[in-house]
Amino acid sequence: PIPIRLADYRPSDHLIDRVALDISLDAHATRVTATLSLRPNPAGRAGADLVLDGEDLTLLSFERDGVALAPDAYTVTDTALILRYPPAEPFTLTIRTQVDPSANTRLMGLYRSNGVYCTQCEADGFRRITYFLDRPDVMAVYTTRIEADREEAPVLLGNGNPIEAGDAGPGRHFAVWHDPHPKPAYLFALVGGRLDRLGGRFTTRDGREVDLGIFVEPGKAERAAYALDAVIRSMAWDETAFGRIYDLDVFNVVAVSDFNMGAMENKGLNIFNDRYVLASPETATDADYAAIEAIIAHEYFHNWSGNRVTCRDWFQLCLKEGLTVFRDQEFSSDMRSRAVHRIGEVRTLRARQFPEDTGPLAHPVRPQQYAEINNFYTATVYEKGAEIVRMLRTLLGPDVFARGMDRYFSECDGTAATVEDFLAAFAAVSGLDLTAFARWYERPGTPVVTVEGEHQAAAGTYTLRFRQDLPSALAQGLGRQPGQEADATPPLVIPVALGLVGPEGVLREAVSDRVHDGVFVLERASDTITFTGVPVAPVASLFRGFSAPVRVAAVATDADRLVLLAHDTDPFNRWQAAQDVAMARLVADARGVDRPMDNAGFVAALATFLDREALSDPAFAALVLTVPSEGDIANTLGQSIDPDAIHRARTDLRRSLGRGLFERLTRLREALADPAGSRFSPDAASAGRRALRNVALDLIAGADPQAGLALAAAQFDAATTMTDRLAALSALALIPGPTRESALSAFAERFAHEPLVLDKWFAIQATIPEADTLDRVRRLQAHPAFAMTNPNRVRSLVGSFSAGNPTQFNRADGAGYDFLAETVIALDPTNPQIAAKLLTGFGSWRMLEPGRQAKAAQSLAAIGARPGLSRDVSDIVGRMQN
Ligand code: B3K
Ligand code: ZN
Repeated sequence: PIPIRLADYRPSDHLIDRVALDISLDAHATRVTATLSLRPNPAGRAGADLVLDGEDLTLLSFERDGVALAPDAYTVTDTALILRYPPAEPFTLTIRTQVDPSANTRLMGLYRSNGVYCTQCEADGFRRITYFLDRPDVMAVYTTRIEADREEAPVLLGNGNPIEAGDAGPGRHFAVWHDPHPKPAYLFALVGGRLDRLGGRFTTRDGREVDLGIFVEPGKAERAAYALDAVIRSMAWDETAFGRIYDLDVFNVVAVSDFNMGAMENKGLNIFNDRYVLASPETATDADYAAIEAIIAHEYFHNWSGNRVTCRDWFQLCLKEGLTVFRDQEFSSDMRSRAVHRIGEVRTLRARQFPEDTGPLAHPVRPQQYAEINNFYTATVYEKGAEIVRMLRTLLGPDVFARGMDRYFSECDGTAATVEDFLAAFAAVSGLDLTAFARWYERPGTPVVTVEGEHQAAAGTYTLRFRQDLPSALAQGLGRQPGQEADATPPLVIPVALGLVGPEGVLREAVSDRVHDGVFVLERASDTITFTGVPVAPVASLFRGFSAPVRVAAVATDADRLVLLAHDTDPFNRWQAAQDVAMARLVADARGVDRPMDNAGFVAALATFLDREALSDPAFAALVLTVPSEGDIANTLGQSIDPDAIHRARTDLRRSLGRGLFERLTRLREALADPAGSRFSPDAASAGRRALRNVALDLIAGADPQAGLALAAAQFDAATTMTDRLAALSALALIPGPTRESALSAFAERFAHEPLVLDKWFAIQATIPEADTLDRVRRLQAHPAFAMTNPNRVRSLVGSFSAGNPTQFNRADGAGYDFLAETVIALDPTNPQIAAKLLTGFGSWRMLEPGRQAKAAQSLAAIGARPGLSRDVSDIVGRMQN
């Protein structure tokens, strides 16, 4: 495929100011009449042909200013409707097209999910509804009339406010929606179906009464209560935290069961994957509740960061996504424990973004080119994009940052903006030159910051020497995009939040004139700073709160790390210290050192920590006790990965920690038990207690599988929440035998009519680290509840296997790779977006040891050789093989 380049951006030659849509829903023959008010763009090329995008459309008629066009006045291709010699004055086009929503398996454009008509237009799905200038810098005011069978679709929803509704002939009815805010086509949406509504109200700070509705499958309205509550809290929070007020009389959220991603921020009509709306204590885990809260907030916050201010082009995707992730992270931090949430954010970043940034799919937060934009909704654009905004706040301080945000929103309101516009707002309020900082958007790869400390006892000073580098793989050109010479680029601006800690606690007397408000800014390739007031040899607490998305290379002993775990004031670095101690052991073990490291000191430190703090902050304690994942270990090793060795190392450490802490963990589980008759609450404190209880179960089972089996089986039977039941099942899943199998059957039977719960059942089985799991996964593909047409099912079975089962996906015989390749090839013709996403399961293949690398290369080559691959899959497979 020919890439599209940022450098080639040109404004559209034509603009569309108003759109009137008349959509008559029918399962197979939906008719769309689009009336477009067009005019030449003064910033475009005069007299240029009008090229409207269109895909999978049947053109029924085409008129200009009410007159049917002669067939030689226009051309229809597979991807466009081209009008030659368009007028130099404003004009109107009326385009009638027909689409088949039932045949739409790609789930882009208008489709049917469980009998509900719905749409997905980002990034380029609107062209599958009508011919249009389907690009985000063409913004129009939309009026949409939706007509449908009254029985089939009693609920008809559109963007904006409802203005009219009524009968439309025998058995038919209609509704008209008007959205006064100009928007790009990717924010268009409609829904028609038989849905139940959970309603609510919100009064904005400026006195607007907003009608809130969560629409779900009939009979499930009570499961939408948490989502509705999250909407209300999001609306209130955005007013106080960012001064952003809602701007319509209606805000609707619709849950559908077939959806390619998590949710979509269509103006006034968010459409969600139902897994991020529906929750009840019996069916949803604490993690599900937290995800619902975060994603509801995320989509709502897009109303300003995305909709009111949108992106000029898709290269600017991080402008809305990175910023909105930052905003939803701040919201969740305010709703929950900030420290615990920050640790979760960083775990996600390291699990998803770091490997991406190190592998063949590495790309800048603002890519310079793409072949298929839907492949760029990545952890780099979203999560690293959010880290850049966070660094900006760290550099400017919260007050200047807030003024910059206000300026950005007011200057860019109603426009399609760029990263430059965003940075200009902060430069204006701070007076700073942000040119060097902007390199974060352009540079792929995770920087490595090397730090060496030295104490000068006689002088009472301490020096820290910093150096920043790009990892060698990038310097060699991996992941480099044209125009980016990785090794020749100037340094990044890296905020290093830091402090010094002594054996008794933080050294408050230690000062350096290079450190302001606890932050040193590393702007050069290397730099040295000196603290005075340091009588004793300190331990440096670096990158507190994970102040920059870098890897830190610093020499530290166990003793240093345990000082931080015990005494640092920064909870993130306390957690990091425990992870580092664990990681040192895991890495040594996985590399096959002769003598295993002694764990006694680590166990003793964890015991002291638990005795002091487990009951006062169980959520934090659960994280401290969580052994780094196999993926973390692989990322730390970086090359020649043997997933079996990693799995053994992790199993060994779990066993050792479990044995060392056995009695304590048993007592903790009892101390944290819910008082009899207590009511479920999804709040962070209750969830934290459940989390610690279940981490304790995991370690107990790691130490003594028989004891673990008994505890887990009892918890499985007695559980009143999905969190506890699933944790028990996860523990059982690691212990082969009849107890596991009968628990799995009991679970399937109990939740036979709960697709979202069966997803968990598929996922647990797909991640069992045993040799016959691949056979099990293949058998499950034939299970009646499994469907290749449903993205959630595919993700839970196939995605969990490839992304969550390192030993079995990476089987030495290559059978895991063959399976993924087969699935990608089978799915590609019907849903290329999901096929391409699954294919990214190969993303880290170059890190593997040579034998597995060769097998993965074969599977990738087999995919690449298939004729007729979608653009989505061929783009990923091509980059993967580079
Ligand atoms: N903006 C959507 C993602 C659209 C993905 C298109 N392939 C959801 C979100 O980030 O809020
Ligand atoms: Zn988003």
